[in-house]
Amino acid sequence: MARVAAGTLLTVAPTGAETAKSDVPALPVTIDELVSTAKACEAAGAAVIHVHLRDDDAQPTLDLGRAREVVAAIRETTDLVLQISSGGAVTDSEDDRLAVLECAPDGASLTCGTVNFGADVFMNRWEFIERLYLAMRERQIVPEFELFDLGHVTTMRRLLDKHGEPFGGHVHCDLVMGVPGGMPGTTAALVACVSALPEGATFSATGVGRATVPVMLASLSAGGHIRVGMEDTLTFSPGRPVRDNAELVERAADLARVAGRPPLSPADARAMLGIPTTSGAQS
Ligand code: KMH
Ligand code: ZN
Repeated sequence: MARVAAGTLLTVAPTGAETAKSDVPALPVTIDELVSTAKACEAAGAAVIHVHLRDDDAQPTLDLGRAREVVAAIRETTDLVLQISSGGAVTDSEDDRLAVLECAPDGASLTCGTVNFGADVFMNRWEFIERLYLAMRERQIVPEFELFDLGHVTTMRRLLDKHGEPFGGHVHCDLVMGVPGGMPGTTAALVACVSALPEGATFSATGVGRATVPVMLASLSAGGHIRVGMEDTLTFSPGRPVRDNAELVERAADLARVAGRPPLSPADARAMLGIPTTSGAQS
């Protein structure tokens, strides 16, 4: 069974790769917008930021120069654990998804299998998953295993069995629930995944769209952690668009306090995830 922590790790995923800035002006895409979002979300209780990059035209990018700028700017202004997305957009090449790891983040997402992604396919071949995993360990980056389906838990376990423990020595996963093509955002699906995790692992859960609140509640009740953000949902409640990422973090922090497991600080998050305090650009 997964390990239960005293506090709740709150991750914010503020941007993603799928939403157009022109459709959602509140989406943070510039470096300034990402920095002010990071500061507001840290103040609201987030400990980790999951970063997707946008270029000057607000299009998704994995440009390494942009990645380094964003990492430096967020590090300068917050203590957040900085997790770069190695998933990028469904159109990104494997080479670009590997190269972005050179930006010296604390952590990086690592999706453990291919999944239908609406009308698209988010491709994650076994050999590529292995390459990403080994590249992260070589660069002292702590992976967060992104699991969109029960079979992805099997693939993560296969990866750990074959290649050993990740950098930092701790396994932390994020159950991404409610993607059209992945597992549903239900308590039953969450429990099925959690039951299959390796001994000592911790998990967060992310509910996409209308699954956001039910998944938060299910995760808290199962001893898990929470990811929220405009990458995953653009509606705060039925018919009410999200104002900004901070209000999603505030609601998650409130629920975590109600559950008796208040938000972890970034320092506590580093200790839990096995991230050295001097990792990445801070060293
Ligand atoms: N944008 C999705 C295709 C990740 O960040 O690692 C992939 C994704 C997962 O968001
Ligand atoms: Zn992402």
